[in-house]
Amino acid sequence: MSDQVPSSVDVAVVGAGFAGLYTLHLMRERGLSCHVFEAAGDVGGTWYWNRYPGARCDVESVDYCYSFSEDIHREWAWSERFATQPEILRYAEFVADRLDLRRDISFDAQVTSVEWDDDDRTWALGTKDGRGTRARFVVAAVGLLSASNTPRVPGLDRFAGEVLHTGHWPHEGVDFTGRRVAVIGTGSSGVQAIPEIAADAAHTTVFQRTANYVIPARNRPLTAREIFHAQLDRAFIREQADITPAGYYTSGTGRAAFDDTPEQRETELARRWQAGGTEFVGTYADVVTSREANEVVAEFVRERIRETVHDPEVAARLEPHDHPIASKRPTVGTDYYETFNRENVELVDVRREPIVEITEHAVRTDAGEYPADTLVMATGYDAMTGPLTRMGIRGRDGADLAVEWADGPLSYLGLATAGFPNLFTVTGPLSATALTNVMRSIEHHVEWIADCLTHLTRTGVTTIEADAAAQQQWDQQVDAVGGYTFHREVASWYTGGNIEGKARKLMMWVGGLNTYKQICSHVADGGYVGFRLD
Ligand code: N01
Repeated sequence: MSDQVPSSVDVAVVGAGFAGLYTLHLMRERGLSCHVFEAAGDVGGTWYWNRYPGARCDVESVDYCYSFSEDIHREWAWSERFATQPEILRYAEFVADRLDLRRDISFDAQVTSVEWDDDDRTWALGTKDGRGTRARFVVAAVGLLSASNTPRVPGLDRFAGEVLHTGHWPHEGVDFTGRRVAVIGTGSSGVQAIPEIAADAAHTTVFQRTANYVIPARNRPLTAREIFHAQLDRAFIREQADITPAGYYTSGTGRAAFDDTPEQRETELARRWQAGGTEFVGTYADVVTSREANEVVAEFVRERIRETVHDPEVAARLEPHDHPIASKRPTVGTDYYETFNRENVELVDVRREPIVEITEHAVRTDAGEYPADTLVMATGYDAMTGPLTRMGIRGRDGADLAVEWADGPLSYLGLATAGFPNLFTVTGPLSATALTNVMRSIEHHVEWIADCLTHLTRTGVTTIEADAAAQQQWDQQVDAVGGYTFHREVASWYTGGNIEGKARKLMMWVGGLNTYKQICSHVADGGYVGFRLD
């Protein structure tokens, strides 16, 4: 690790998760000086912080890894179909060691100011503890789900027990034995944590606001043959990032749901349910565009819930009816619905009985009081924009990014924002990110940015800035394509609807990573169309 921060660099990077690590590596390869600032004590980004019980990736491990290096690809072997958080963190550490990255990373360095100086065309970065540098370019590699959201529930500060957020889990772990635990939130984090907590705790009360469609993970160890094939597969993986909407191979039928007979649909869905994983929701190509098709898949899941959960009233509360399946990020779990058959687990529907306050020893709804020793907030993130607007970014004429984005993020290609020259975002809002294998999105963004900086350096250009008109056009394009799917209409972290008071806007390109990559290539090949180069 680096305690020495250079006074100036070509490129300053914020974040040492998978995006930041690859940015540092590629900048070095391109001959640019680079320094990374990371708020955590080590590399790994989201996988450094999310140590809650049951934390795993919902993309298969053989896909959820870098594809840029033949050596790294061959030297690493995943052990399970869906890797655990500790294994993914070990992988990030392995990459950092393998590429000798830590010497250019400052840890425990939370960036709190990023200010553009128009006179010498550089950014000044400062950290909470007074470190900083000047940089020609800044790459914000802060992740899309790193700014945690703890809802302001009255009385929360009065609670006598531990309050934990899944996104900031204690490194030493938590022993739930004998405790009464209240879990608020049933998104991906809650769905993974609840069965594990319930297995240890004396009593678990789950506070659910929106019932989710939970697909079984069917996790298992990988066979030696699978590991061997995965290690040979790098070219295939790279190719899939160019030709598939999700950026990786998925086994959808490619058919519309009503191309099949009811019997065929039942067989197909049952087979994929049995196979497990998010690919289940992609069984039919029209699942997020046709209400009828969606309802077929959604009802299949509801049937599985009724089949699994013994108490019909509890099953009814767990059945999602208020949003189409896959309009939010699909959740993948292990024994999630089964957990509600345990004697020591209780489900509270906070739409029917809203949480009124937290008292010293309980969560109180308008219908009763639920005693708790520990409170687990699985309440998600101020996604996409939060990590950027909390960083003190000020562009030309002191423009504050948080103010500029108050009505929703503005970005050209999700890579750069007008008024903020020489600042790039990896997996930024309005890019093709959330519906993809984020590792492929990261690799694409970082490679695009590296090519761009190489071009600028070679041609003597000192500033690049998104043009406001091009940015507006992109915004309209993102919105128009979003209109073909259900994602735009649902309150989720995709739209900002999960955060009280946050502007509602679909914050991602849903037209596929493959088309997005083509658009970005076209922009670059045309001499950075839609950017002002000076
Ligand atoms: O967050 P979420 P998450 N009162 O926003 C509820 C990735 N991820 O951390 O749905 C009561 O999905 C909220 O209710 P509602 C993945 O991309 C991946 O679980 O807004 N409840 C919801 O139930 C994922 O999508 C993995 O009505 C409140 C929950 O809290 C993303 O991260 C694992 C509330 C938040 O769910 C975020 O997942 C974990 C309130 N005031 C995360 N406020 C894997 O790879 C919020 N909620 C498997």
